[in-house]
Amino acid sequence: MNNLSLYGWNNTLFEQKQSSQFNNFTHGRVSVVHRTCYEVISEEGLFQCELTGNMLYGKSPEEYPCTGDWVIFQPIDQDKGIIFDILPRSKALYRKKNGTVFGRQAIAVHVDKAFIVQSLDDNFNVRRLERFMVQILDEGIIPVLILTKADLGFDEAYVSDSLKHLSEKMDVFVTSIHSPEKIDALRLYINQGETIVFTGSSGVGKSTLINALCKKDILDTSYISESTGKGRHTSTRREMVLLDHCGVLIDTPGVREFGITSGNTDTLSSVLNISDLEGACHFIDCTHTNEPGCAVLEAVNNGTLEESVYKSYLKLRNESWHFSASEHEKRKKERSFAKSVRFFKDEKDQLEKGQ
Ligand SMILES: Nc1nc2c(ncn2[C@@H]2O[C@H](COP(=O)(O)OP(=O)(O)OP(=O)(O)O)[C@@H](O)[C@H]2O)c(=O)[nH]1
Ligand SMILES: [Mg+2]
Ligand SMILES: [Zn+2]
Repeated sequence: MNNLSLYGWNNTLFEQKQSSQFNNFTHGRVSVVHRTCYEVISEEGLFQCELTGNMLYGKSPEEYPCTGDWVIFQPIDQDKGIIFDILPRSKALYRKKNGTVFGRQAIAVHVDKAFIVQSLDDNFNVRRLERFMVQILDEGIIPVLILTKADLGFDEAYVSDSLKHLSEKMDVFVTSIHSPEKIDALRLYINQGETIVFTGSSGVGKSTLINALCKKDILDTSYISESTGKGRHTSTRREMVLLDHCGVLIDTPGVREFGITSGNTDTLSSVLNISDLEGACHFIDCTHTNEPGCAVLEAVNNGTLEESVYKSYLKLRNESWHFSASEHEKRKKERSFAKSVRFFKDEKDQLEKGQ
């Protein structure tokens, strides 16, 4: 019998289940998503579940369960079941949907910490890190930077200098699978019942690190010669594993970045240390690009704000504005479509009354 509190089950989720019309069924957490089948961990063990017709056709694919979701299902066999409901999502990690400007798709949900994994050979990139941080903090998830492959050698001064504007906002771990004490320190950092998603480019060592933390070869990892160091997308699915007496780890396939999926730029300003400066600008709606009395531009000029950080801010802000403009456009289209449907319905009702 599984103890679901180790998987993050808590009172809030229990109360949410109580308010579902299907509250007398079993609940569990989605550990892996296959095409139409969901692996669900419940108190009674692992179940292979499918969605009810209502869920399949009544929801859009973005609303289908994803790794980390808590679902309500009815067992139909010893290890098979049908999912009737999904408990409300919180702390979801999103990525932009392929081929759209505004669509977004959850990668993992009910996440407490996100381990942003970058390898110290050639993957370390502070601009990419800032981007991940904004997206993660926007959802109320705690970002943690994990720098892997320290054994291959790296320029410590360069790394710590590049991180100086971010290090107060995030814990940083430098690891190597060849240094068990570093893996042990990271394991101690993970609390019981906590959910951690591992994210970063392919080949940086996410699955290797999860295996090392679990002290078992649970996940496939790639064979890469140390001379080339290039990854080839070894992991192809998001998969949840339980760390003994500890938290829940979610491995994800390599991704370079997610694309900004929030129209709110407050988190961005705070991550890049712009928030305090913004308050001191002469104009309340200052765009910090060419206005007189702009405290942000002044900080760039006198060197208190690094130009590279300022440029990164402008770039990410543009993306954020673009995302919210596209979302706005989409909503407008949906509203006008709903309005015309109502109009035709009213017309039809009038005609029928008149007959
Ligand atoms: N030298 C060294 N190699 C490592 C370390 N961690 C991982 N590797 C190697 O890096 C390669 C890629 O590791 P994976 O764990 O498969 O990488 P991944 O991030 O899961 O990649 P995807 O699944 O494609 O996203 C493997 O050959 C690992 O052995 C480390 O700390 N030091
Ligand atoms: Mg992997
Ligand atoms: Zn300004």
